[in-house]
Amino acid sequence: MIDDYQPQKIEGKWRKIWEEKKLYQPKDKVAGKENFYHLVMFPYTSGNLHLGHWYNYTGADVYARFKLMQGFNVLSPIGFDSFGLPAENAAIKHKTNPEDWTEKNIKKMEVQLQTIGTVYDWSREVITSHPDYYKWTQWLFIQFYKHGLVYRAKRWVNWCPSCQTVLANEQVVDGKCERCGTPVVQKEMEHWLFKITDYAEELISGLDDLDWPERTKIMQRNWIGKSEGTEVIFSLLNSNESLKVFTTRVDTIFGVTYLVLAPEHPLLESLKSKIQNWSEVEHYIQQSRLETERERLSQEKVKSGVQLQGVFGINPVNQEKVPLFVADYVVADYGTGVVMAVPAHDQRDFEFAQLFHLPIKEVIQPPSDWKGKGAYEGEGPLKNSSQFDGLISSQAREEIQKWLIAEKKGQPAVHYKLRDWSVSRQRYWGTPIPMIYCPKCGWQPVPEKDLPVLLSKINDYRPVKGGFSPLARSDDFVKATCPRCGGPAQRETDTLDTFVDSSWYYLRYVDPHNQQRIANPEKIKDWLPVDMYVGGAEHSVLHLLYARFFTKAMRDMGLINFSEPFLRLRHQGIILGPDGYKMSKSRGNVIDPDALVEQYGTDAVRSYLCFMGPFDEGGTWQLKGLRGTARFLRRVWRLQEKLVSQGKLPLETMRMFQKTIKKVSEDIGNFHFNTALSSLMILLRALEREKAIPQAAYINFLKLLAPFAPHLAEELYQRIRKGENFQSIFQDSWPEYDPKLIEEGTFTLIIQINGKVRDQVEARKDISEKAAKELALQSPKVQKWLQGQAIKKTIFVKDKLINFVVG
Ligand code: ANZ
Ligand code: ZN
Repeated sequence: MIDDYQPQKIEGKWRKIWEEKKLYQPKDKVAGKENFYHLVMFPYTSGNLHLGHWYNYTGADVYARFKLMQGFNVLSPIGFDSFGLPAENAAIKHKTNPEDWTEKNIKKMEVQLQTIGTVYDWSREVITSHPDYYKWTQWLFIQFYKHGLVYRAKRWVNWCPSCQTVLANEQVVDGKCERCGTPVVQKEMEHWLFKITDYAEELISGLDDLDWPERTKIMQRNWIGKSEGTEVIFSLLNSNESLKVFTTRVDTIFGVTYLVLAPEHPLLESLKSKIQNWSEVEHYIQQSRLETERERLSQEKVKSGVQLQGVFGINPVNQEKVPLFVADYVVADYGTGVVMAVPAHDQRDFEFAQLFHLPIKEVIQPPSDWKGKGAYEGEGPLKNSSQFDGLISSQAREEIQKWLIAEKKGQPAVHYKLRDWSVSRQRYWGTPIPMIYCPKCGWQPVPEKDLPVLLSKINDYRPVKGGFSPLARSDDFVKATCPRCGGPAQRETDTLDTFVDSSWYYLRYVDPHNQQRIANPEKIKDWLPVDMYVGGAEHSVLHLLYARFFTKAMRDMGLINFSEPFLRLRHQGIILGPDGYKMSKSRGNVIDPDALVEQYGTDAVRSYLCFMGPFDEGGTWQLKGLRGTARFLRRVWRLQEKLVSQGKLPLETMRMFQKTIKKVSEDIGNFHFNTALSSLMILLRALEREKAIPQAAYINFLKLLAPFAPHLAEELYQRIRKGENFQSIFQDSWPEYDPKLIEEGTFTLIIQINGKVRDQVEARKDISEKAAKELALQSPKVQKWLQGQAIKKTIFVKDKLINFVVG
């Protein structure tokens, strides 16, 4: 009699043993093994691991264990992204401090993460809010600064005039301050910026070689937003000034009926004396500052603007005189901040032209079946465009551009939507920016020997009036000496955007305890770049972009010798509540993994999560489903009753087994965990029909199941191996299949003697009776049963059986 399957009895036990044996702590080099760096996006220290985390980390772990059993030397580290606004908010609310809040959450989440039964190497845990980590974040900032990749400039921020503080986008709710409800305005403040735009082109081209989901690549490309077009110079009537516009549709230039400047455009100030309605214009410029960027760019927003009375531009292709406007639908920091408006072929221009009763001049012939209202934005043959009439748009762009170049009125241009990355945050709970301001010498980086610049302990975490970080309250923190002249100076009190912390953490894992350098170059070579990266799709566009930028910059600074951090990337889907909706407290459909684990065990929860759907699609949580997988595991357990130490499975079952090995291996490799598990379920049913299960076959079954249900597989594996020197199932090898047995061109020929099955052999399909007979007679078993008796008659069923009648 075998005992009952009680996951609670075995799961903790095996996790302890794995930990003691340091099973998941890879050495940097292992003879005969290839290194595999398998990374999951580290969690934010929210204080609770929800089912979505479980889903992500379980899928990733299945893959890691599979790689391990395939013989790779697998590094799978974990840590915490532990700086950020929620800690600060919680501290203000509960009158604690962000550090205590964060540390408490980390302790809780560590336990939760361990419950998943993952292969994480905890000896490499990295926590971004610990000084031994953020020292290197600061060090990197200084390297970037020294290499000209950091600069200081004014940037617009969300500002609450009543709280006198800067607001993060998520603190602006419906245009109002989340705390006091005052309408949020825009304010210009000095910031530190990373020059990510230097890498815009490479950030696009580098995507081509990556094994990433296509939609993620598209999102990255769109975010960077490369546009190829023409810059055209419009001179101003009666003035030496001129305006440069950027257009991707120079083929429409004969249809320009006005020009629009962004409210922030510097030329407005210099044209002040010529603009007859300056006070009206000035008022408009000030008004547009009160709006958040999001409001300004919103599609639904009604167009507004003011004409610059008395100023006109001249269209270089036909010398037409066109009016100038200032309008906030043109953004200052894209292209040249000026648009040549073609209302007949651009919808935004069209709406604006209608509002101001401006002429609409058609220069592209729409197709005869075009029934649209408003602007025809498509391409087509040109008209009303003098010598370019009849050319189609793409040719016209080339010809007109050539003409403009010859006239010195234009040039080809490429612009990117990507902006430099502002990293200054007026917050306490972040990495202090390691810069010092000296009234004599200006900004100076903190000398490397003085790193880390520690976050001072303070008591009041509310923002400081005037838009400063709470750190500005601490005199001890602020007071510094100038590293250059030794005079009195002031420390920067802003902290870094937490995206900076997570832009390089994958590097630190390879050498997390190094006090001398960011990481030993030898270890970097051993492990990086990351072979497989697993994490959510929703929030990762920026993270992935910033991490790629950091990698390229670090390469150019000679710190590393590769260009892309994550060679392969997989996203997990979303797990919906039992009612089919996104889980949320307000809906009351949140599933608590801790309670489920207590009742059903980790292995059942893991297996069910993997069974729910393709990894990147997720699915709807159903308790029924979890019970089903729990039952499946219990049946695997009960199969022990049928174990025999010797023997072979019947050929038909064996064939199915081989096919399952192939399928499970391929499916896990492709993150199709659900179909891998369902083929294991089918195989189990076949095994249950057998009277005896040879140990070797059972072990192979356990190996295939091990990535999903590691504790159960280890327990049963060790029961069979009992006594022998300890070797984990995860140190054993992944099963290989016999290609001959799964060839589609073969079948299992059943050999009977006098109607009784005596053997089965693999035979090629369509085999003739004569060839089948020869094959059958080669079988030792058949020879034994025949014992030289003459065959009286042969019955042959094509592709199925052969029966010898003797006696
Ligand atoms: C004339 C024109 C005619 C345009 C037409 C479009 C259609 P993408 O592809 O996004 O780069 N534009 C240029 N700078 C702008 C700014 N600072 N703010 C708002 N809009 C700006 O778009 C390029 C087009 O966006 C440019 O081509 C310009 O309008 C506008 F039938 O020029 B186009
Ligand atoms: Zn100085």
